[in-house]
Amino acid sequence: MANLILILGDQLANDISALEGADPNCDTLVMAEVHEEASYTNHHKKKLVLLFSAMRHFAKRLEQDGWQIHYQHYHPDNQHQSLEGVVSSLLEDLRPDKIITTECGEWRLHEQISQWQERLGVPVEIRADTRFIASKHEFADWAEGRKQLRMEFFYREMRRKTGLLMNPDGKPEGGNWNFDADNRRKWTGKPPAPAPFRIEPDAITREVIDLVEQHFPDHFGVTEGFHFAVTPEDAQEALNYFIEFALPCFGDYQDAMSDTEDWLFHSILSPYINCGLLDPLAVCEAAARAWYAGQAPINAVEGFIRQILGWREFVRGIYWLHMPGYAQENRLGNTRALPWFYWTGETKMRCMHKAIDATRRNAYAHHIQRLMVTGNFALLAGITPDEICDWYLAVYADAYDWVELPNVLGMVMHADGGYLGSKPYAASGKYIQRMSDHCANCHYKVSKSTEPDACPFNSLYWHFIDRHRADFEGNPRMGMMYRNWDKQKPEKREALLKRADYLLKHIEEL
Ligand code: FAD
Ligand code: DLZ
Repeated sequence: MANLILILGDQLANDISALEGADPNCDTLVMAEVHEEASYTNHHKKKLVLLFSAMRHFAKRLEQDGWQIHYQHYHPDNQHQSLEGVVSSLLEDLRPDKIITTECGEWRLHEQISQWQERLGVPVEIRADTRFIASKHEFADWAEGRKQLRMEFFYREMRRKTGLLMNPDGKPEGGNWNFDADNRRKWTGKPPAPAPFRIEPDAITREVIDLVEQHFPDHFGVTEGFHFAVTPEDAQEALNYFIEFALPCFGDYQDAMSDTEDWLFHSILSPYINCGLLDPLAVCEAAARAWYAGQAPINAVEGFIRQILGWREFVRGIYWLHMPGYAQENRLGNTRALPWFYWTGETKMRCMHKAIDATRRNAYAHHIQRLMVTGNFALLAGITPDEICDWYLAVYADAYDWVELPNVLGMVMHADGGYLGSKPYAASGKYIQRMSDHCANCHYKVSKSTEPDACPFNSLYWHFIDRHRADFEGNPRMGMMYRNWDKQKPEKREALLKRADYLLKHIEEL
């Protein structure tokens, strides 16, 4: 038997299921940097550097371990610009018995690969991606028959399944499943946030940086200051660094935002977990060990594990349960185009400027910036889901359809009708003021709502509440908002709506 084994750019793990039972003496591995994958969205330049460099390092290691590997380096003149093109070109020479691959993480490519058997005339074996803690079937079984899917209940199942932070009596460690209420402190500069973990680019990475600069000059973002790990060993160092220096404060400041610090106490591990350099379960186990060793408090460790074991697995389950229809959802009927400042960061709204500028420089913004700043603005302004989804897919080093889409379309835009979240994460400028120091440095005044220098989030919030009365008035978690809105004087309501209408009309000038 001789097989052709395809390894995708986000499958860079030695134990990837496609390699199970493979034989270096007769099987051939194929990896390819191709234009079709590099250009289906305006990928951030740093994401391209990360993936191409990590792919090259992974292939080099496999070769050193004795594997035969066909590796296509990116060039715009390559004869084959798609994965299908590269794979089909190898079939004639190698005449493999079958093609083996691990299921890919997005519908678009999954659809293509699923048709290869018929199109290429060779058996294609697509194996489950065992890096996830819950299989697609397990999630579908859990979801079956439930009226509403709530992450919290799925997360508890995953805690039981893995035994993470569970005591011998089968009870959650620390006495609670969830310490979310202890994750909401504002950060005022103390304790100081650790500098982000940096790896200096080696010769391979430098070569890829030149390639990206030469062939993708118009893609979003910059390559300057590239410091991501591109090997499993360096990604492990990044994990160790996080556990030692940031995890102890992760819980307290999980929802905080800062005008001066891009990374705060976040792990910056999602780019590595998503492309295979780190294993999600091993990351959770490392965090749990820190709690048992007394190195980090329970609100930090539980909060961190919940993000990976809970949210990450949950959104992946929802994606595969509901694709391809999920991507078409637009239950709030949004029609507004994405403002251009999402690509430039040139806006007088300080929080938006800071989040977008960090995104442009780092291919990273932390969760609360994504959810409560750039996401919240898109929700309040009624941006079309496909435009805002494409922005999020392009601009982050960790972005793949399976994780980006449910987070943006579901969690942020509520475009799925509340399937993923029981209420929209809509908030006025007050929330941003409470959780950050942006407002003190902003052109707009967060204390004002209707004046020309009033914070746009304030009137846009009430505009959102007002225009979606039919969608949300009956939601028990939103009733209070409608009572507050109705209690305001009619002149005040009118002034707020007028100000918001003006802002929406002049959105590009904000
Ligand atoms: P930390 O804050 O340190 O969290 C630890 C880990 O938990 C992350 O590395 C990640 O693996 C996981 N995690 C946390 N929240 C989520 C979540 N909601 N969904 C899935 N995993 C989560 N995450 C991506 O990996 N790719 C995306 O394309 C992506 N797009 C997002 C878009 C929006 C609008 C929002 C609100 C969230 C998005 N997230 C995405 C989730 C989350 O914001 C990022 O995983 C996180 O910011 C990555 O930074 P970190 O590694 O420092 O995370
Ligand atoms: C995101 C990405 C990029 C930019 N380039 C490649 C590539 O050249 N070759 C490849 O195999 N994969 C790439 N990827 C990842 C895929 O586009 C796709 O997002 C994932 O494989 C989905 O699981």
